[in-house]
Amino acid sequence: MTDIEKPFLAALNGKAHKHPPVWLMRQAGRYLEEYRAIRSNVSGFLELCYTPKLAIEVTMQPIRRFGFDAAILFSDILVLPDALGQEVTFVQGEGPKLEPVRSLSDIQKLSTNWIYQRLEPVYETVAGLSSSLPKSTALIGFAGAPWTVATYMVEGGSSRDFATVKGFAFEKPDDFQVLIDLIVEGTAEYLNTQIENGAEAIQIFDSWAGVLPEDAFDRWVIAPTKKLVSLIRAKHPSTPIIGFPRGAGLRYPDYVRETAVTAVGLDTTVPTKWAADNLQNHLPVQGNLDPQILLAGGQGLDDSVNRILDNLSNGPFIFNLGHGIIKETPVEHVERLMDLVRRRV
Ligand code: 1CP
Repeated sequence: MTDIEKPFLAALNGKAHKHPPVWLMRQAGRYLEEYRAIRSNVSGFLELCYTPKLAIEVTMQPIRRFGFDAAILFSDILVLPDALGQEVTFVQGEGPKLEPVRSLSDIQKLSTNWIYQRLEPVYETVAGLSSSLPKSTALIGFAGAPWTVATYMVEGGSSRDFATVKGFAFEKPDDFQVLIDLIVEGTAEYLNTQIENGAEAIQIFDSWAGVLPEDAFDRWVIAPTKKLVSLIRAKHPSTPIIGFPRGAGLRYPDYVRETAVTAVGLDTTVPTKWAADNLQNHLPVQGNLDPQILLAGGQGLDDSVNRILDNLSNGPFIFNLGHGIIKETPVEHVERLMDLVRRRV
């Protein structure tokens, strides 16, 4: 099967299909017992990301179980701050903890010099996957978008209101720009090396794009993503890039036009008919079942999946969730979803 015949890559290339390709954000993870078994045998989450044999195995688990059209490299968006020299740990049950970066002098302690060496195990994982996936399954590499990665670096972890990172960006935009530029540079190197090791498409996760007002969205979401896309295209012009500006709302059209991403991920709130008329007429779209609907199952799941398929299957489309799968999701609901998307029921 040539690359373009892989259904996922064909959709990114603009081809519509009445049975669209499908994968799920966070498809490897805690909702799978086989993932939990491996996770309980490693001391920390980063150890799992940095051990190619294990990272390959957990990437393959959902492919074997459900036959998704794409596998996404098992890693995390926070390996980049780790590779830039920031201390990153994952506390079980509490999420990520980072030694916060809050001033120009904190930023100046970081560097892109260590990226290759630190992220070498991730590249090895990509190369291993590239040679072991089923022939019709595409391999997706990924990174966080500069703004989203910066929120974790400045806040020191997850946040409810993003007060610290917004304070930094609004009070000292020139210093914050130095941090964003460093992340753009490091992420471009990281993604280009993933592509050189076999990633066939790239997704840029901007999970917190939706928290910024207009001017800040232009400066901290659109501009750095545009720069990142251009740095990838300069080296790998034919690798498709999916942008996922979660929560971008009315700014979705500006985001796709300005950043020139190949395809765009729709979050759960984007109305699919609107997306067909305003986005899919320009580029392939991906999404956007609410993970909470997948968790609930039943008739509501059937109805929602069918509505998304009806509204988006006439153009280039990749079925997905509108955000990551929830860890309590029963695997039977994922099986039902696959039957619906593949029209086996
Ligand atoms: O102990 C564990 O098992 C930790 C749970 C876990 C997992 C399975 C984390 C911690 N990260 C991951 C893997 C992961 N993260 C993948 C793997 C590939 C796949 O999709 O199967 C991907 C693509 C991510 C991306 C990621 N990490 C994002 C962007 C997507 C999103 O969900 O918005 C973000 C924001 C993170 C940060 C992160 N990683 C983990 C946690 C608990 C968090 C914080 C989330 C938050 O702030 O709400």
